Amino acid sequence: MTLTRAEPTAEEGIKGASNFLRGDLSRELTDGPPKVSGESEHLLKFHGIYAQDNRDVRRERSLAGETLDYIFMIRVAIPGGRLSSAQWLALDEVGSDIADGTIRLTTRQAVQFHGVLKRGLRPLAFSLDEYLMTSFGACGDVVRNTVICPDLIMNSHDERLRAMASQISKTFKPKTMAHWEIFVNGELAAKREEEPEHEFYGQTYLPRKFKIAIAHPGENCVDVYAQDLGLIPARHEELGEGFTVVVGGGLGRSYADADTFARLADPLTFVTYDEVEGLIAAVLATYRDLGDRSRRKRARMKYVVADGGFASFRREVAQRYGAALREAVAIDLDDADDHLGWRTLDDGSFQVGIRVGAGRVRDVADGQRLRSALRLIAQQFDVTLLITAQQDILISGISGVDRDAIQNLLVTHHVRAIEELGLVERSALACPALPTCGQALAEAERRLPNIVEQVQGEMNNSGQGKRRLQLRMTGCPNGCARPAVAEVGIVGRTKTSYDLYLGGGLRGDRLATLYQEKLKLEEIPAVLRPLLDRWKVEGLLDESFGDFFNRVHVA
Ligand code: SRM
Ligand code: SF4
Repeated sequence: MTLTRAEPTAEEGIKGASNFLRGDLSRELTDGPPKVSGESEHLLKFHGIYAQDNRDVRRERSLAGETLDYIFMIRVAIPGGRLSSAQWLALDEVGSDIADGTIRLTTRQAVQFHGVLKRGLRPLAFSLDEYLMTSFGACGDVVRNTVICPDLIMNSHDERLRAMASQISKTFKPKTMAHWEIFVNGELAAKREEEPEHEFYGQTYLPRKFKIAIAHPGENCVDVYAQDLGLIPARHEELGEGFTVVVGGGLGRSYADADTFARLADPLTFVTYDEVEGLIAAVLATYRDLGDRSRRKRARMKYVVADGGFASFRREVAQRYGAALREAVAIDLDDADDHLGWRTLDDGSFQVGIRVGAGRVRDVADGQRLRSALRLIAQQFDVTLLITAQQDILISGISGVDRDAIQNLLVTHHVRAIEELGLVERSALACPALPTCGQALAEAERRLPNIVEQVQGEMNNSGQGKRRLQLRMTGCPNGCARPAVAEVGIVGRTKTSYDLYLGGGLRGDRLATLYQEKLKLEEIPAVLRPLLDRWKVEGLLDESFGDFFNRVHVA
């Protein structure tokens, strides 16, 4: 049978027939082979779990006629990236016992564990639950981990804003008890009376994932325009404090589907605190109804906005919201703050932001022992840990008496201070790519240190070693490290080649343009060299590389 565009995808059928995300998961997780069926793979995503295989040994195993090295990735949703010392210790323990020994901080302030075996999934979910954490809803066709600028959590004087990411996560988490039944409490959970699922999810949930971020009103560390829905604190002349809401962003593209593209979110309206959740629910309902459920690659909300036009989308939202939408209050976001280094918070306590490097928390033999340092800090001090949308970690709420001890711990574990970092390294991001990501076309995280060193070398040679240059690298055009809005975006094209995007920027309000295709990684520094030289000579005072590139339209 040929699939016509109007027919729902197989994934829609799986969701609809799953009895609210249960399917056959219970049985498949209990026994059978080290992998799960295709249907269960899809449902597992809603529970925060991805079926993967170790791609480093895929070929050799296939050639030898052996089964693949099946592993799972679990993503823990951490609203706003905020963790207590006890929660960090629980994650640390899980990382050693059940996963591959690393803790991977993500570009959405979540945590991932790689290399988990099927039999480890339930114990892992159980441990998370003990410390009030969950992987449920971290993936799947639902509202994903809500991202917020850490400064709003630690420094905001408005309690509502401090708690906003957690509140949004709680409100929009699916209501089904499936996760607790299958992974945590078994029969106990099954006996509980289940609440009906949210009306905006229904039986088939959303057409695809939905991402929300809350930006600082002054700077864009969360890449708010890359989100399905962004909230930016603003003040309305008559109504007072609230948010400008932006909608319709998303960065993923596919080489196989020419009509996929990256898009930045547009301002939709202004809402007060009391109106935020109602407005989000109306946007979700619009997306639920109008999103394309016949093509997964074109099912994101940005295509509803782009295809039907923004005015039409706005009308649809207003209709479901039940009131006319106000004009958005104008906003003006500055360059992203990386939140690194020592700072004093408004309450007089201290915070230190640590560069993690592609988000991978681990101990390096004869090098930085970040994992041990964080473990000791969490054991000895009552602090708040915050994961940033730049894959870094902040140790926050440090009392004056503890400051020196924490600094000493960092030094003795060779954790590098920001003064020791090159400025390319300081803001570079990379997605995990190989060997775990099933969609990777090329390397990313594993090659990042090398390309960063080379590009930093070019910057130093052109006499601009002390200037900021934002470089982001991904193993495919899905864009998990957001290269589509970076000053320098390196995007995997084939196993050995990359497309080079230039001219995004630190404000995150401009898409980068494709500069050259199918470059070998080692060719990229030389391609950048003449541009960096021109930037030095022709750039205006304090003009960033991205701004310069766009102003002169370097051909
Ligand atoms: Fe992503 C899929 C990793 C942020 C766009 N992403 C994946 C998967 C699950 C691969 C898969 O589907 O099999 C990757 C897991 C690899 C692995 O081995 O761990 C993956 N994405 C990541 C993370 C871990 C990258 C990182 O370096 O931190 C980020 C986890 C975020 C989180 O905690 O929830 C991550 N992904 C993003 C972002 C950035 C963001 O959200 O701010 C994007 C671009 C924004 C957007 O959504 O448009 C992004 N990921 C995608 C896409 C493209 C979706 C699309 O619109 O077509 C895919 C592919 C898919 O969903 O089928 C994808
Ligand atoms: Fe995988 Fe592509 Fe995302 Fe990298 S950008 S993690 S290769 S899906």
